[in-house]
Amino acid sequence: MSVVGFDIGNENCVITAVKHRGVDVLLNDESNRETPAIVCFGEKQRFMGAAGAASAMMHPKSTISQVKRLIGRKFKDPDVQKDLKMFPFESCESPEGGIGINLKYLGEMQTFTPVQIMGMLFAHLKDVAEKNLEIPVSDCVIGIPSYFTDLQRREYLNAAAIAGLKPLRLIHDCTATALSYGIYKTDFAEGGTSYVAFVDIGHCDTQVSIVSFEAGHMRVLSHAFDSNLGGRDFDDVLFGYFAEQFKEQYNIDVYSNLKSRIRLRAACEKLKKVLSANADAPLNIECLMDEKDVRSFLKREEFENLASGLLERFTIPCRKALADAGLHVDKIHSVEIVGSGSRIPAISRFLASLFSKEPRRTLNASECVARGCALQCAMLSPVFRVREYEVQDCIPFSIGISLDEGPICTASNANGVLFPKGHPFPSVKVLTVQRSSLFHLELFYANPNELPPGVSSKISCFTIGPFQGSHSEKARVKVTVKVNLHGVVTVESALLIEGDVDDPVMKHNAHSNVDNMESECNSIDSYTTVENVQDSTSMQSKSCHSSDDCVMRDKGSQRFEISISENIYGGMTKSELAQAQEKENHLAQQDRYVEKTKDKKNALESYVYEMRDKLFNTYRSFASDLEREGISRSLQETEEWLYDEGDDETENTYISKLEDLKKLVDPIVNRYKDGEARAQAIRDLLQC
Ligand code: ATP
Ligand code: K
Ligand code: MG
Repeated sequence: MSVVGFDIGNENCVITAVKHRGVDVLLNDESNRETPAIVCFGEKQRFMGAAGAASAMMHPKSTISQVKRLIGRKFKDPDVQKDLKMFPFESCESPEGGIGINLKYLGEMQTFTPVQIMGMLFAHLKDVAEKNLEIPVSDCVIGIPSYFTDLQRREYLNAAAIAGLKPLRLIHDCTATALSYGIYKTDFAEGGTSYVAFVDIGHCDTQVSIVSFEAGHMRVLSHAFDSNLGGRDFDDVLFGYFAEQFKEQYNIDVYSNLKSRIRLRAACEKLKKVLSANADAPLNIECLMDEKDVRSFLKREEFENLASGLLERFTIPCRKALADAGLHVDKIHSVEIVGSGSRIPAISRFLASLFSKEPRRTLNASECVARGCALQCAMLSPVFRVREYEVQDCIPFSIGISLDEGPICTASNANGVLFPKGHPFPSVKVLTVQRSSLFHLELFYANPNELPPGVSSKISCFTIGPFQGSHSEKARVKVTVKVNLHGVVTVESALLIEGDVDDPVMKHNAHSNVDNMESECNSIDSYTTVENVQDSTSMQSKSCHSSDDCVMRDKGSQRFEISISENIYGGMTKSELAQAQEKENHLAQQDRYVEKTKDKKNALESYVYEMRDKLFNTYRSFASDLEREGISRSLQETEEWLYDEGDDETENTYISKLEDLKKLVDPIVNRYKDGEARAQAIRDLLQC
């Protein structure tokens, strides 16, 4: 069984696997440790990862990168619009308000969703892993930004399902990083609790988490982020600067030409990287536009001035992470910076002044997320034994719940918050509701200020019922709401309780599933009862640490499972998912077919070259002049055909062409083999 981790970046993906008691980074087809997050649609087949990056310039309008940015987002979201303007492919609004990616493939315009494209990328990474490990890969752990909403998490799970992957967990990037840091670190053991700030600066975003470490245990205290601040924004500053300069100096407007734009952006990213190690760097692009070569130059200092506004912005998520963790900066034992976007020296300097301490780079900046994912996979996998190590993560956004009448509020839970931000998860809460017939529960983000800008606070709606209580009075319905290991929230079950009850709190704690829930999740903390929902809503909770505290005998009450139907706002239905899986199978089949055809064509081509050579050397004395001439002619004809009308033929055509040639050549090959065998026999005889 596979034990694999995936870090899916906006720019780079890293694949890891647990092997021989350690974590290995798996190499892609080009023997690189990082794989570009690119899906490119060529004429007849898709190119993904490294091959996608190589074909990107040939097919700019059908090359999709940074698709992670678009997962689970709305087309009209201003942030999304900004991204879409920058991307070379065309897009549209889907009927449900989501994003459609339009591109020409196999001779027709086709529309794909970000989930489908992400599914393709997952499938490619799975392929790479399978080639490496030589076993089927399915169980895995995948890193996600902590600021992913419920919908984005579900979309990731759908994309994984399209690719045939089974994520045991979607894990927050910084949590994975903290795990790969904490599990090997033993010097925490003596000193009690240590608080570490992890700052991950990627291509498009920045994430900051504060984590407390104790022997055998890590606990994430807070997640903060800027979903629009990463290496890309530094490229953008350079892009704007040079676009302006070239307008003046060369009278070219790169904004008006797609390929020039792409080339300048790539050159800016390269310049940025060179400036991380050098005090100045040139920027030269041949034939950028209107056949003009451009030449320029930038000092690191100038770059830092241009980017000073971006640097300032790192303050906000860092301060927020500290505040949410309830820690003063003095309490931070160390600051660990990761993500390749952090390689700009000015960023380290800025963070040093912000935290009043030099940031450290203990971990491999580009691999730590993926390594943490593989470790987590090993910990969750039944086939592996890993050192006992407890990972406790926390909920990034407060989740609220409401009934038909409105939020379920109590004195301690204004806004109807069921799972507050910072609450450990996985977590289960049980509500007891008095209803006489079908009702709805709505889950939502209770505090829109916590969310990335433009993101909807609606999550999902659950219809509970229909049901019929046997008594005329309202029946009690016990509803279990769960935030699972992926950070996805669902109404797990609804039970209709019939019979006498004296103490509703104790009674509902008698839930027969309590034992199961205990074993199912790491943190099961409180059971909540909502009574008299219609008149006054009250919410009581009782802490519960061991199942003994909770399980009570219940006398004379009966329970029935009530059906639940869920509506995930903006999510895929089961049949849409099945369709997407089928579509992916077709596309993958097409890719395989094209690859196989290429192989057959190559086989024919090399046969022509090989036989031409052998005919006049190895086989020379085994063929008559007439035979040689005839075969030679056929080989010549085949070669010409290959470069002409045979350039783009079916697999079977290449196969039958090869067979035709073999029919001519085989008799000569056989004569040669016979001759060889005879010669060998004579040699053997002579040796005796
Ligand atoms: P995300 O986390 O946003 O999904 P990602 O994980 O793909 O993206 P990383 O691979 O961590 O992102 O970082 C990519 C960014 O790092 C790019 O913007 C790239 O230009 C930048 N980068 C890489 N090397 C350097 C360098 N030497 N100096 C400055 N920036 C660099
Ligand atoms: K990455
Ligand atoms: Mg990243």
